[in-house]
Amino acid sequence: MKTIYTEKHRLRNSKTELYGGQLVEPFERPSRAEYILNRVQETQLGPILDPQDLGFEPIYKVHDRHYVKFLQSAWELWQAEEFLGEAIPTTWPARRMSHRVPEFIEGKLGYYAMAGETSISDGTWEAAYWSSQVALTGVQKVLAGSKGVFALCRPPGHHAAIDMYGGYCFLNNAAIAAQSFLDNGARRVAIVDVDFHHGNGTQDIFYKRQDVLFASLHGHPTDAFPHFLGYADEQGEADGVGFNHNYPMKSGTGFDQWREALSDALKQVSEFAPDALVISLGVDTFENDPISFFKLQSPDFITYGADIAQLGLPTLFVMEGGYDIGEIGVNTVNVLQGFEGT
Ligand code: SP5
Ligand code: ZN
Repeated sequence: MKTIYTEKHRLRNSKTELYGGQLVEPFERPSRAEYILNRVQETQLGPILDPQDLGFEPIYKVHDRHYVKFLQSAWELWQAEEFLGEAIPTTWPARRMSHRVPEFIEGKLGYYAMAGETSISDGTWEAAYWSSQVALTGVQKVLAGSKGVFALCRPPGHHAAIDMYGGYCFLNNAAIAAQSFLDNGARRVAIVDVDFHHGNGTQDIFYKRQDVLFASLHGHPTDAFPHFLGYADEQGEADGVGFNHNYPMKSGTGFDQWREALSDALKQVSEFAPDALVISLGVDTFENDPISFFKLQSPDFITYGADIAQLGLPTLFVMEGGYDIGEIGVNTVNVLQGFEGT
């Protein structure tokens, strides 16, 4: 299996995450991608290829242009204020407040953020841009005939909505990839999100559409981030009714129950009969993940990779979360090897 990777991900190297009332070293850190890459090499999964620069147009098909401009300029605007730390929102357009876009950077941060744990720092935009190009290059490889391709994206993307960042995400790589499949001739695309967290951004982007089916397995929003989306009764709107499937699960969920949810999600995909499949691949379902509460074990990742392969679809794996850095490489590559049947 081909892996798309660029060391430009290292430009996303924020020093602070707001966690438990403290500013801590972010869980989403550069070494995550290095550990995954090392495992790809160690297991000789296949060639490692640089992304092409496929430009802004595929990003604008998914994200609001003003939002993209905000991401590009946020660090500069923040620095101009001579603040000492990284850019963190402190105020939000909460219930019954105006949703006009403010001019001052503190207002803009609150307007465009869906969560406050994710700091913006120098290089964040460049890394996010290249992460999206990694996913887009993966699409090109699938279109050229590769059955399965691994886009080793970092930073991740699935919490990023049309005009919101947060949850360590800025551009929604999986959504950008799915839209790119459509713009290159696919009639229908399915996205299955196996990250521990609900893919609120991806759901938001395709919620009213019937050409992209979205299914997400995740920690129940009553207990897990992003807290405000991901309930089972969110089934789509307008043309999109019936094309959104959420599988929220409670704390302590093990592989048997999780796999039953996956089996249902894959059945939905199969009935949808898409031309391509995108997997939002987070391995924070692992039993030792420091911020999550499912109980998958390393061999389970091989098993479900094989389950996904049963669909027989051209498949792009897009890297999302996973924070047990010691095992992130093994768990991620286990899925890919399971898929390949090796
Ligand atoms: C891509 C991705 O996996 N993003 C996840 C972002 C989660 N950020 C908020 C984490 C808050 C975790 N609270 C955990 C309490 C553990 N006892
Ligand atoms: Zn996650």
